[in-house]
Amino acid sequence: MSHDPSNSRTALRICPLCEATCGLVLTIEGGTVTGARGDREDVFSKGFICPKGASLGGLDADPDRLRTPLVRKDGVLTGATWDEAFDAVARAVPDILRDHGPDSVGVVLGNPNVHTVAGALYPPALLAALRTKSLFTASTLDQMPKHVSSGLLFGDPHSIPVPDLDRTDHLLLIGANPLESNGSLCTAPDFPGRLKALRRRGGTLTVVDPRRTRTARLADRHVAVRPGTDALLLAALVHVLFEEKLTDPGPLAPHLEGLDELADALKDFAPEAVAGACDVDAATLRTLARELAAAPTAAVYGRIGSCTVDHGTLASWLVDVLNVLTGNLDRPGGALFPLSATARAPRPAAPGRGFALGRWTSRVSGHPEAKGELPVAALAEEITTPGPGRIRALFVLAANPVLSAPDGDRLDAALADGLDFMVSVDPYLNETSRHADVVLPPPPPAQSAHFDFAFNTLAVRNQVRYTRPAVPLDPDRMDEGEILARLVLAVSGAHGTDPAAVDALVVDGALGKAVADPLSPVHGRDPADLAAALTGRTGAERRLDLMLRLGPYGEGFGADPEGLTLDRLLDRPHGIDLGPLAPRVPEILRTRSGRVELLPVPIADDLPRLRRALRERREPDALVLVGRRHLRSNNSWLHNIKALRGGSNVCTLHIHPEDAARLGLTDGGRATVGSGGGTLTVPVEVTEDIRTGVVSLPHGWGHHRPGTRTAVAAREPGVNVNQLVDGSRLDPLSGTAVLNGIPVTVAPAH
Ligand SMILES: Nc1nc2c(c(=O)[nH]1)N[C@H]1C(S)=C(S)[C@@H](COP(=O)(O)OP(=O)(O)OC[C@H]3O[C@@H](n4cnc5c(=O)[nH]c(N)nc54)[C@H](O)[C@@H]3O)O[C@H]1N2
Ligand SMILES: Nc1nc2c(c(=O)[nH]1)N[C@H]1C(S)=C(S)[C@@H](COP(=O)(O)OP(=O)(O)OC[C@H]3O[C@@H](n4cnc5c(=O)[nH]c(N)nc54)[C@H](O)[C@@H]3O)O[C@H]1N2
Ligand code: SF4
Ligand SMILES: [Mo]
Repeated sequence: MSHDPSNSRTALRICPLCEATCGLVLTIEGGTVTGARGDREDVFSKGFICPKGASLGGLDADPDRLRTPLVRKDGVLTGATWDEAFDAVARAVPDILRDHGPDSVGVVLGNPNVHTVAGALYPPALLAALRTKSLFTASTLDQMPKHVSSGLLFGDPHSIPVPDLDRTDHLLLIGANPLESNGSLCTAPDFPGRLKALRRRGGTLTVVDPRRTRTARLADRHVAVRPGTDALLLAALVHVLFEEKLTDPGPLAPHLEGLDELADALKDFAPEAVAGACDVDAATLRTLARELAAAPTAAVYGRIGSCTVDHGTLASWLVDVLNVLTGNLDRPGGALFPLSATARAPRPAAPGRGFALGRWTSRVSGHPEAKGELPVAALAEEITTPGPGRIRALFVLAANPVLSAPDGDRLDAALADGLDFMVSVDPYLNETSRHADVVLPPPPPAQSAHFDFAFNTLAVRNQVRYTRPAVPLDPDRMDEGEILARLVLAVSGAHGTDPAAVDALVVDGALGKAVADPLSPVHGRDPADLAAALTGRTGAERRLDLMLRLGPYGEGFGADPEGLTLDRLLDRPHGIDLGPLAPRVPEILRTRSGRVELLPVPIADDLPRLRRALRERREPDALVLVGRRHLRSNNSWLHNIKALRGGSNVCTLHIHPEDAARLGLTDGGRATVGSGGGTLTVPVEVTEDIRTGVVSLPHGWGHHRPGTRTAVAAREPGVNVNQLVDGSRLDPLSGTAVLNGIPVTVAPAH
């Protein structure tokens, strides 16, 4: 592309490609993004950028991105107008709802929904319109254990404590590799720099990971645990704290319930009892516990490697139990609850309704719901198993479960043969969307506004930023918020009416509640007056304005003239810093007791399973599989961006030299990897950066299927690691698929 500086301008855009939420400065020529750099004035990211953010232009302009809707005509997906696409939805879905009931229409929500304004604001309206309980999301491939443990401990599955990275003296990091992932459930632009700063100020970093990752290499201590055994390891640390009288919850003490019962429940998990299973010696476990207790401040933080495992909820629970027992929960330098600008304003502490699990179960296997969701691992059987309530129509919003969920081949076949109707909202024709009857492509990121509704509630510093579209919407494109609003109308018998009605309905509902609430600053006022005061160019902006005004920093429609509004935020394009995280207990607690419930019944009931894991015997040469992420990847959908391909971002099997020698595998050779779920053949990479007994494959690969339109990805498709799991192994409390610690056999491929 020729470069004409006179033609170029810059615009700000918060990066949507990972949870770090970096502020970017885009260079734009005409309507095209020609460059991206870190925004040095961004109040939070301060100029940080990674290779993915730097490639935003390539992603934005990817020629394989769909421009127009596709509608299946005579069996073939064909370019169509927006009207034709929504007409097709309105023709099909209301009939299925009427004839087969709400649960016959399923919804799958994928990861990018937490990275878009549309994904935050509109799926609730779609679910309300459908009234379906057939909801599946990427959370049951990811962080659902953390939601469940938070729900049980604190009474709200969204109240997730975040390590106070910038102030802690000691970080115990379990099953996370932020040097590649840039962090998760801990929004911190420049996570690597923050870890280096921790070391520079004399703090210590311990990493528990079966691989010697880039993060582990930065650590004072690396514990190469056996995969799937972190709950045992963490239970042993709790055991040591009690046994050696090192517990000291500090100011939290009056807000705790079940401390003695907790000590009793974990008495079988002495370091000496778990050492064999974890393959970590007892002395090391004792040291970890003592260091945690002795540190002036400390935070325990667990992520994917501690979640997508057999005891994911127990491990997630124990992470926060350790934070509580060492007095680090809710104190600066420990693990704190962020307070985002669009959260509900804090109110006086009071008991809540608590968190219920298993209010209903899945139809075929009887999996309990968690947070209103069923395990995505059960999606295929819900489509293929006959009977009332069978899923016949499916909405897939920003998800690619054929690659991201267990047994992609089975799901692929279910989507192909088992559905009467399927809608994908996706920019790509990929492994999943190729099965849709209607594909609705959102505009590229530069043409969308951005606000981090989700990640501001998980950020290591309270702050608020908003970026409007950097480039005007192309005339043939539709904003993703409007796409989803039109879907809501199409399924609810209001097809063809103004999509603004969806936003107006939400605003009216929220204002109606607020004026009736004696604790609200707008109590008793006229909702119509308040609605008229909202500013914003779009329905989504007006909703953002409403949330900001009624939020914890808001101007409350005049109650605090200095407070936050959308206009004030727009005046500060690099964002507004709202200060370091601050203690929020007891105000944040929503349990029935109004306290932190340290040993909730569902957790106590799951402990016998953990005790059984102490006795599991392993063959000396047994191998288990874990995943890994690469800095220049993002789950299944960035493999189509040329600038992010190549180098070490490849789909290879990592194996330790000793295991490779024993099995007759050589670096660069090929291996067959087998498990209960299936068999794959992959190139081998022999490396000391993984412990013996463990092999690793990245996920999101396997771009070989016909009928997709991702040419770059298809050139070196890799293999789908999730073909090795059949979906039958779940963390029972959260319904999360076990994706790490899978027993496999490995042999040279001929
Ligand atoms: N083996 C193994 N499997 C895993 C994991 C693992 O560690 N190991 N990780 C799991 C995790 S943590 C997650 S979150 C899941 C992710 O699971 P999914 O959400 O199913 O997978 P993604 O690859 O993130 O797919 C996102 C889809 O959204 C589309 N998309 C991108 N941008 C937009 C947008 O702006 N709007 C819309 N509407 N669509 C968009 C992409 O084209 C893609 O089709 O995968 C899980 N699967
Ligand atoms: N570059 C890049 N960034 C991403 C993504 C991406 O695909 N690529 N995906 C995004 C998403 S959706 C998410 S959820 C986050 C995830 O963010 P992270 O949780 O940091 O993800 P990973 O890099 O997969 O790190 C998980 C680590 O757990 C280790 N592990 C595996 N099994 C076990 C175990 O049993 N015990 C212990 N202790 N460790 C184990 C693995 O070796 C791996 O190093 O990353 C996000 N950011
Ligand atoms: S770290 Fe994440 S948010 Fe920041 S530039 Fe990279 S991909 Fe974007
Ligand atoms: Mo994720």
